[in-house]
Amino acid sequence: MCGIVGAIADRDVVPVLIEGLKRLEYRGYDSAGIAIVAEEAVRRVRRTGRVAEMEAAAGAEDFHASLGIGHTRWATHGGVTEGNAHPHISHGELALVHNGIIENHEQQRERLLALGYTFESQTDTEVIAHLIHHYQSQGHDLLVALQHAVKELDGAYAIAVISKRDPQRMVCARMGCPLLVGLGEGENFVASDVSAIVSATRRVIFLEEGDTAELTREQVRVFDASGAEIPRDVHVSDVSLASLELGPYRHFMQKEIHEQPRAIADTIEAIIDRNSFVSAMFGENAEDIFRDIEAVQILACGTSYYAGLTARYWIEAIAGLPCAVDIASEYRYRQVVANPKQLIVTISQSGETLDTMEALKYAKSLGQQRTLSICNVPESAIPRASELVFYTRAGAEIGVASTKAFTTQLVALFVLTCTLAKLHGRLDAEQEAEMLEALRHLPGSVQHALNLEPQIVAWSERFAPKQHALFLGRGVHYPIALEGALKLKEISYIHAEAYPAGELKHGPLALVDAAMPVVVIAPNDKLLEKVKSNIQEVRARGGEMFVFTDQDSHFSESEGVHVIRTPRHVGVLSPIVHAIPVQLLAYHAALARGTDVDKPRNLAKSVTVE
Ligand code: HGA
Repeated sequence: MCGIVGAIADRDVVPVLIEGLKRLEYRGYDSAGIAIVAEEAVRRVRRTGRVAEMEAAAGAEDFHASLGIGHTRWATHGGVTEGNAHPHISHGELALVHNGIIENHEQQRERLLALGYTFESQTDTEVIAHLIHHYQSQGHDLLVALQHAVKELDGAYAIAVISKRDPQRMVCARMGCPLLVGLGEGENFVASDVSAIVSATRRVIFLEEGDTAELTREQVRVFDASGAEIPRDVHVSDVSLASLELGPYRHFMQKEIHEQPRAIADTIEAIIDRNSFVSAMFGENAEDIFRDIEAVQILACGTSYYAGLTARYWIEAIAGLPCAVDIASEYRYRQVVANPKQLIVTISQSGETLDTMEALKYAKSLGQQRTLSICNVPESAIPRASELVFYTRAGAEIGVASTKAFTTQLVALFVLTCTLAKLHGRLDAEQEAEMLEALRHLPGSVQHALNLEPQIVAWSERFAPKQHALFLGRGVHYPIALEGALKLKEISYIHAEAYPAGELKHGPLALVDAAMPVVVIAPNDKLLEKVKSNIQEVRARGGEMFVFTDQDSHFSESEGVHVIRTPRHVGVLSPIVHAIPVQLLAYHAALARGTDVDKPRNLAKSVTVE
């Protein structure tokens, strides 16, 4: 969603801001802007649409400065207009960018109107700019004015502020939305995501909840929620520039689909090296916690939720523990019966998904203190709020539609399953060796699935003109059908629904006719014969079938039944391998329809608002 970048330096920071905003584009946005302090004036340029348009406008207006802030906006309050785009300016003196939502903006607006402030936008954000200006006008310096202002805000924010009254510094604050400070040589930066500043510096301080910070060229000072100066750890980010660039690919989604063998190999590296499922990989106290728990509760949204649904089949079958999976935005408002013996597992690629974070806080407030986060972004908010963590090593995922994050989450959940099974006496040495062997072969099997791409391209041409599609699966492959339907919806805008194949005749069969393609995930598992019967039900109604299966299933093509086979059945890890063809199908169908694959309409990468 929204992105922030800011810089104070001895050089022109405008190119730094523009490059940073371009690197934040993947998060999804509808407008962009920058503000600078130059020659004792605040200047700003904003545009709806792409950063490139705003860049052209900044170029035309000859923007150069050594202090500035930039923003990509994903509107929550107020329409997508230039007037609502950030930065917002108060009294021509102070410019501010904001990620998040100010819940008490209406009360603050009333109060500021009474103080004589006028509003130019419909955003919740503008109140923050005026509030800081109000405290500055009472004689406080910029930092103190910010610290006073944030005390009066309810809601979530990451904020960066510059002021012509104080041209030698930039201040920022964080509550509920990520913000970090980048440390350079004689220059410093602020960003909502390390990718925005990675070509300038890799040394970063992750601000904590309630922190404010002051940046000059030479120094960064961080203050906690009480206003006391506090040392925060400096981290060296290992985000690689290559992972942020397209290279030979046409889209990030395509690149990320093809990176999956590597991403999976990196995620399992430590396990393969140790040749054992070791609980220490989840954190120091993991063994005690894992031994003690009696059940698992998974909380996630979107694709991560489908990873959780897949894991339920594994956790119950292999580890023998009851497992519930909830959509985070539902769980957080449900009257949950707490079970302190439950392990709460949150799954979030970014580690900042607001609903998942709130569901975690809710679970903890109910006394459920055993928490594990599965996440792809180190030091992000959800892992930091969790007792245990397993980091997937997918590398930066830029495409809005998740691919490599999904398959590496599945790998992480499989490792969790085997670790729990071992500690609960359900996995003997021989079985452990089998599971490790299956994991070892997984990157190769995923590569084989990727090699099916030419056949899938041929299918996608038949798909592209369709308005609707059905996806079917059974057992552990049902969540892969759900994920396939979601991928297709997200990037091709073809309406797609997924059902457990056994549910077909309880309703959705009514939809089937020659215009409704039906995709079936049907590997050679114990439900194969059942799925074959379900396929006959569809064929009998004239539906065209597209079946993903494996060599061992002996499925044959026939009139209206198209079959693509992965090279062999990979047993328990089969859902991970079958995620690949449904990703490729969605990608190529979208390509054929000419949609914006990496930035699908209305969607954002990290969903940091409710
Ligand atoms: N509420 C602000 C910022 C929105 C945001 O953070 N989106 O991710 C606005 O609507 O401008």
